[in-house]
Amino acid sequence: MKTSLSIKTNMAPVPFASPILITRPTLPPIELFEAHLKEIWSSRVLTNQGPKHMQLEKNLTTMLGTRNVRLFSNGTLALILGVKALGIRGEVITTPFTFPATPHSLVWAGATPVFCDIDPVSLCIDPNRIEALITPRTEAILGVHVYGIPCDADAIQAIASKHGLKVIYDAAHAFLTEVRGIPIASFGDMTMFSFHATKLFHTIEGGCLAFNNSELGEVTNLLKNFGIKDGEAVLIPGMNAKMSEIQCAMGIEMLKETEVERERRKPLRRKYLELLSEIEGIDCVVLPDGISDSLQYMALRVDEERFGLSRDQLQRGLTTFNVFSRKYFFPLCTDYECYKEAVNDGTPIARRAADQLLCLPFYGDLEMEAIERIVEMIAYLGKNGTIS
Ligand code: T4K
Repeated sequence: MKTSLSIKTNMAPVPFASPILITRPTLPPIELFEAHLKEIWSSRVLTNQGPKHMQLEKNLTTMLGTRNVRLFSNGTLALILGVKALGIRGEVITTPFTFPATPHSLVWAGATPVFCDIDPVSLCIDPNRIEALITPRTEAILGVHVYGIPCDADAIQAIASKHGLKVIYDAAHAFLTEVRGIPIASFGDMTMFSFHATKLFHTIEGGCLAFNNSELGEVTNLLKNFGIKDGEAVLIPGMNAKMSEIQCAMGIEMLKETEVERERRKPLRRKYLELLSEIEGIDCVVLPDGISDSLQYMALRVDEERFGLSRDQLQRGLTTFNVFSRKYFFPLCTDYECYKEAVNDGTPIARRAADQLLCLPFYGDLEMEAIERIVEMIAYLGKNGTIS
């Protein structure tokens, strides 16, 4: 493995004194959150579409550049109920390179995942392979904007329009992503965002659906509230997937933090990219032109032949230095026991990605010096590591 002279590789790096985790959730100033708590204590409105819920939905509608936003208690329930709201019960072509929540949501909604291989660069579903998987039972395409990198939405829409399919996006990683200035929620019939604590914008737990077709507004409201309309009539078998006022209060304050946090991550990503580019066999995942992204993850690929260690060996090596990276996404969904029999097109590109991708610690509070040390550790392991 060759590295440039600026990275030291001959002396073993000193491990971090305390663990460096993949992320550290951002929080608003506690006084601002306390002010909301005082209001909640005084009003005793704790949940069921209270004033903070209405406020957050309104703020997010503007922020996401969409006509409608519906809040949910987490992203997974949002996705399940989004699939239900669109009336999808047949086959849905999706990616195996994702978090379990993506295909599981389809199954919970009564649909069947069909796994399609991914594009080697964007790591998102490859539109060129979708048509071969379409059958008379296919009803939709579910793309995932992996690490906030957008799917090829124009190509996917062209296929969907040709075959009369719905398009849903899992944008769990893509808050604030834009494609040539167009907000990510503008694409497809519906987009799900996750507001889990580990996300750039969060409500501790939470999620939302964004959609432009206002006719879906009522059914999404019913689905997350037992199917109840106006207090008495129960129109459909909905469930309970509401976001509480305390989560909404966190969201209202976190919206003010999100741009700040994103700006703080920019120089950190530049530093990682600059230093990691010096290490043979480490290839950072980079954005295509014209995209502004969520800066959610710092992902890289490990090419074992060129680097000298496999991705798993590198991850174990980093752990010995107290650095905790994550294999987002491993294992591949098609390797889960529950999806082993599912239809798929072999997905060799996704398999390679699942074996090579690693996400490094990345959050606004991470110090520049910590990044330099982490990269030195990677370089050292590549040069000297014989970790099994
Ligand atoms: N679709 C996609 C593509 C997704 O990636 C996800 C979720 C979903 C759908 C579903 O959305 P939700 O239903 O979750 O809204 C984490 C998150 O739990 C999960 O939301 C996320 N994707 C996934 C990619 O990452 P884990 O199992 O890696 O999380 P965990 O608990 O190990 O946390 C990671 C690190 O963050 C830890 O090292 C410690 C730190 N951490 C975490 C939490 C929760 C903290 O410092 N404080 C905390 O409170 O799944």
